[in-house]
Amino acid sequence: MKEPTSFAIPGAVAIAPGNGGLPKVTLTHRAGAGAEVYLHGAHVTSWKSAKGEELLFLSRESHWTADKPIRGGIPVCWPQFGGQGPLPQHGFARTNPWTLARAKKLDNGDVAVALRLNETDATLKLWPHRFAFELCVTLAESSLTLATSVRNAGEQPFDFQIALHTYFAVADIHRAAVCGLRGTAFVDSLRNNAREVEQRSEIRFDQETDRVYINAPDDLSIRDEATGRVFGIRKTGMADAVVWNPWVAKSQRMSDFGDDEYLRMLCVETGNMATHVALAPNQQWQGATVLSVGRA
Ligand code: TA6
Repeated sequence: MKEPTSFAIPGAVAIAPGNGGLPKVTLTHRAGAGAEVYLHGAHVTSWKSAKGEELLFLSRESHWTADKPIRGGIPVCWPQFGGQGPLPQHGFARTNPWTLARAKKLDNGDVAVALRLNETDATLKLWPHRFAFELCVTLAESSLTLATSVRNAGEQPFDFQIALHTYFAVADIHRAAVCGLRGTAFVDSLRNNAREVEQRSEIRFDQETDRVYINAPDDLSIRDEATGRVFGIRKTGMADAVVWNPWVAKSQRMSDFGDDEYLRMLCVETGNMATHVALAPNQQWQGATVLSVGRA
């Protein structure tokens, strides 16, 4: 296996120990944008605009150990979403070490790295399937693309759920809104999975919110009115979306999350969380999400 540092590209890709000594890949775009990805969980922990504004939330209380997920950024939830099965919460992809497979500076200045996860003795004990999971992160001047592909490398079919569990940074949750979900059926995780249809064109927040939107539109947005920033979220090949804010009580129950941090974060997640993706042997699935940032 190639040493991670052998993928370095001067001025574009650097690899060095990050928090907790965990290996971190830093991407730098010539226009000034930046991103950071830990090999632990293939976890994006930072995405900065060309002006240097941090666009993702990262908890000041996050763990930085190989056996726990990082709190914030973009956790990769796979092959299970939440507690919808026998695996650890949100599966095992986010608590395993991934390997760096490729790093590239494209002709247009964009910077891309690909990380890979395959089965290990530990994952086989949890989930008896061989697989090849690749996450490609591409940093452009005003967008960040996460492209995922999963191949069934075994002889038996399997199915999985997947979520890119993105924690967006907002200046004030009371002045943030999620747009694009009106008319979409959702399951409310806080009301015994009651199923309803979203009536609001703008979803605002004054309490814990935890909803899985089924077959959601591919184009969603977040308005961060306190800063005038607008996040675009465009998914392809991914059916569902989740909107989550823990609010007060749940924030206090989370040991790796500050009691007041719910005020400055908002999760809009993309993937297949209400449905499962079934793969026959050697079949491959692909899905991607493009995050973009602009001004209202
Ligand atoms: O995506 C929403 C959710 O499933 C919530 O129910 C909450 O549990 C959140 O994920 C965070 O989960 P975690 O295991 O990272 O604490």
